[in-house]
Amino acid sequence: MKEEQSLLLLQSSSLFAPPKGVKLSYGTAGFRADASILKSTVHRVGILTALRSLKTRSVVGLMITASHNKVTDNGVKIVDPSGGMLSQQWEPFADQIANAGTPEALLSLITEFIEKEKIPFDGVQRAEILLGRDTRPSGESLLEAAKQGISSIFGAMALDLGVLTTPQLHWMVRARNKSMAATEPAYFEQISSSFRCLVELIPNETKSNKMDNRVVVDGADGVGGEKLEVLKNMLTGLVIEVRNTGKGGGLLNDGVGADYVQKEKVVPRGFGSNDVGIRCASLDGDADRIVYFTVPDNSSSRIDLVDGDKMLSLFALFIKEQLCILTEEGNQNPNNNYQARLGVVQTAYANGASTDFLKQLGLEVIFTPTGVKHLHEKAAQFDIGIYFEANGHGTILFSESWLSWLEARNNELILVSEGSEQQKAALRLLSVSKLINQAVGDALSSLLLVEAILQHKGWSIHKWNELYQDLTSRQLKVKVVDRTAVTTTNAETIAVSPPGIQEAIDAETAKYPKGRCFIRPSGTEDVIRVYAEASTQEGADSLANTVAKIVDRFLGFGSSEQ
Ligand code: G16
Repeated sequence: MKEEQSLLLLQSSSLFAPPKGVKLSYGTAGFRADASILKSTVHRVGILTALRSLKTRSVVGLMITASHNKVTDNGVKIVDPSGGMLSQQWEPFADQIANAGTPEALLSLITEFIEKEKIPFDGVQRAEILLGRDTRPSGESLLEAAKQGISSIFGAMALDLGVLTTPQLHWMVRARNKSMAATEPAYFEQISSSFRCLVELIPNETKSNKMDNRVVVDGADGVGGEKLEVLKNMLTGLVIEVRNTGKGGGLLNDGVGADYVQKEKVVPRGFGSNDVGIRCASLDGDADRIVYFTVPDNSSSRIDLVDGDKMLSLFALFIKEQLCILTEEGNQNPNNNYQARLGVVQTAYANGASTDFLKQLGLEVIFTPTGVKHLHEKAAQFDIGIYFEANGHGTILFSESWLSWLEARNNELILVSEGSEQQKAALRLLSVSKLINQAVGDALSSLLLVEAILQHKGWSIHKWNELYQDLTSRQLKVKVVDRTAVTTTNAETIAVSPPGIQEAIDAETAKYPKGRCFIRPSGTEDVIRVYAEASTQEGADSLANTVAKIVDRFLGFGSSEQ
């Protein structure tokens, strides 16, 4: 590294001293912590992002968000050139530089890493980074720290795209590296036009079923509500009412949002007895997750949750149906019958009933640890890979090779039988691949796909919810002295440490019919999460409570909270 470059790094870093006595780690979704201690971390991630861009010779992204966390938290994560999460190989280095003490220690780590990774650092190659942030008040000053980190690498260019949903930034990084328009209007145009295409292809039989085309969406008082207000005006055949848009003074994620709705299973702020029976959905703080719900009656705040597993099941069902039409009998030419490998990916949080349903559909189901970076990797191994976490984070990936076959097949069908059922199925699948975000889970595109499929099938949310009956479950979180004391294996279903804890959990679980329970350290909050399933709600509650007490006994302060 040239001397002037070293000096620039030292100078810039000396303005951002790391917080004392805090150890940060690049968790499930980047670094997250109270916003007041994050400036040096974000500055350093700025440097790292520039190095990633140099290494990959591509455009990368940097997003400032803490998604579902409380408004006073914030976070930062890197978007790889593919539009996916930062390569996991680089995560240990992210940890090291975030925790380096002095500017000199930081410089020596960076120098070593540049050599080890053979990063082209000749001053000729230029780093290029797209920047986005959510609506948190701390976002602007943190973004400034990121820009200063980036500009401490000579020649690096940062393009500030302002307030975006996390999936919008991922989509734009991917688009940029494919030489496509990487702007917000291009994003809205792609998803709204593919939605319109799916609506135009709705069978006449269902079109005549006067289905309710209105959905009410909780925007979590975050960026998603704001963006949905723009998107909804570009749609036909769907009426979207957005509540908790962030404009009415409501606090981000406070009694609102997908995480709250899914974990607490109660109505979010702004919803209530006037909404009984209506189709409702809830986005999280940066709009990468979505869950649906209905208010069943006006006697309590309870909701009927339609979670990520149900979305996965709906999408799998629709895609399977379209694939069957596309390759139906009578179509003898093997070249016309490329059997797409369709697979689904879930985590331990998936409701047991959803996994049974998917297996009954004849689908291959794979399990990974929590965090879309794990699910995405597995889903990419299929021609069509659908992944969803129960919390509503997921998408559908289409392989390039299968999509090229599908494009070609659609063109052939247009020539020989335009408007046939087969050609419509091909066009529907092509539209799904354009509507659903190919880079990462995206609440806005998932919302539109759910709405298009419900209209296609003429289904109400109740009918959709009846695909299978969820096993009752309960989630709790427990504050502990050190959450890293819990390590897990087998897609997080077994706790390896502390010794003896899994045996205690197993002994408790065995007491409940259809009992299932696991614990894991959160990657985004300083807690241990407990998930329990049982044949009754009382059973699930009691199992979760007892296991929370076990966690507390092994690791805690002596109090568990819900
Ligand atoms: C992030 C990840 C999700 C993951 C969640 C788990 O969500 O993007 O894939 O399910 O963390 O959080 P934890 O490890 O705390 O249980 P988000 O929406 O906060 O970015």
